[in-house]
Amino acid sequence: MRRLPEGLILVSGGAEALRNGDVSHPFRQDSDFLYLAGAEEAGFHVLLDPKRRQSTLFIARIDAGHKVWEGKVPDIAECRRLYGFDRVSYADSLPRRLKGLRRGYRRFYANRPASRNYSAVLPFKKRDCDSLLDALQELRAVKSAAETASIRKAGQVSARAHRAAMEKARPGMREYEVQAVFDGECLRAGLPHLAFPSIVAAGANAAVLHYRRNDALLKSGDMLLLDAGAELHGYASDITRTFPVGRRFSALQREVYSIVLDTQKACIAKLKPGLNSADLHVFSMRMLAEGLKSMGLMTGDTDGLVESEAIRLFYPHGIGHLMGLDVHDGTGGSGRKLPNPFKFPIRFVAKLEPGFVLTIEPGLYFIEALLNDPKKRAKYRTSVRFSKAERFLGFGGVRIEDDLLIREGAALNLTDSRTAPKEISEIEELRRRALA
Ligand SMILES: [Mn+2]
Repeated sequence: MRRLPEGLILVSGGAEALRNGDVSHPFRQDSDFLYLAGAEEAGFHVLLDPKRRQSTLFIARIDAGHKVWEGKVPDIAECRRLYGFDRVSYADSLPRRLKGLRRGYRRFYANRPASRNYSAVLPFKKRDCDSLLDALQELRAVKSAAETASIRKAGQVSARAHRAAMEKARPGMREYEVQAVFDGECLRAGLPHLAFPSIVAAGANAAVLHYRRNDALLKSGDMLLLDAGAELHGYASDITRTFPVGRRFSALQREVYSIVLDTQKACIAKLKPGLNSADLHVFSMRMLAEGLKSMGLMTGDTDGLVESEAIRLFYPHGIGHLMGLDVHDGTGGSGRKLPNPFKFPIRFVAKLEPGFVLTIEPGLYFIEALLNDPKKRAKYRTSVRFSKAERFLGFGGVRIEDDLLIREGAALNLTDSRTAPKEISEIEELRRRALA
């Protein structure tokens, strides 16, 4: 209300979406609505009236027939107690309420579903979705202590689920069996929603960045990449671990893994308020390029390998992303927008602030679509030893990802590495005991 004092503000929550026939998709609340209201039910709205400094939550009116099928849903008295709004009313009274308030205002701020559903009731000349969404992005970037606590709890459950997956994975299993372990652990902890579909990628599949088939065989000698995270009250966690399907990493796997792990730890050590995420990304590109040079897979001056983007053949994504109610949160609204200081494209350019939560997730992959692309082979023939890199097709890739809270001084790692180990010796010890 302070940020947008000139207008009436209406934010609609999500509505149930049909899957087929009369069966709905599992409902997950809209993130902006969840940020403002905390209510996870469908068919709710929030109305903010800055002139009268009044907030109202509108809840779905449920008829008796509905209760037969759905059971108890929170009523007005209960919602008043749960969500802390000045007023709670039924959603069917919203059009009348809007008409009554319209005279005091020249502007109407609405999120897209609210604008779609209530514009006819509100014949405002100035209807504004973008300013509202921008204000919400601005607010959501810096996390409160309560928000950080939710992210942390989601992270603790995810770390335990990663450990369980690391203990239960066996050669001869299918990827979905490991997914069942991870997803099941989260559900067993009372967290029914995951922040995103779990990526369980064995062997060569780890080179598919958003792999989701999850049906291949786990083979001894391969590694398994697990990128997965639970969600608590909408707050995400996002953790990746890569570990051997057998007891030990091979010598080559160990070499690639160490480069990624050293890069990840060095990036985490650099985190502090004021750091530009673009600089951190370039730092990670440099470290990974030097690692590949030491393996004889790349040649030439490190700056050149970064500026020409040759390193993107092996590291085709960013160092991380902000995280909150969305696993890939926005970057804090237009007020925080910074120009990219580099000549090549970087998606995540932001000055880190205390209260930001972000992932740090460098990776190295051997992706056939990139390494066998004739144009790329011509362009990078002096920087990449393609004949050697080809021998790694089928190797897959390594990614290591933790969630970090920026604060004054060193960042706080929200991923418990004792629960979900990432050091080679700790992973091998865990695998040795698991397979004994
Ligand atoms: Mn991530």
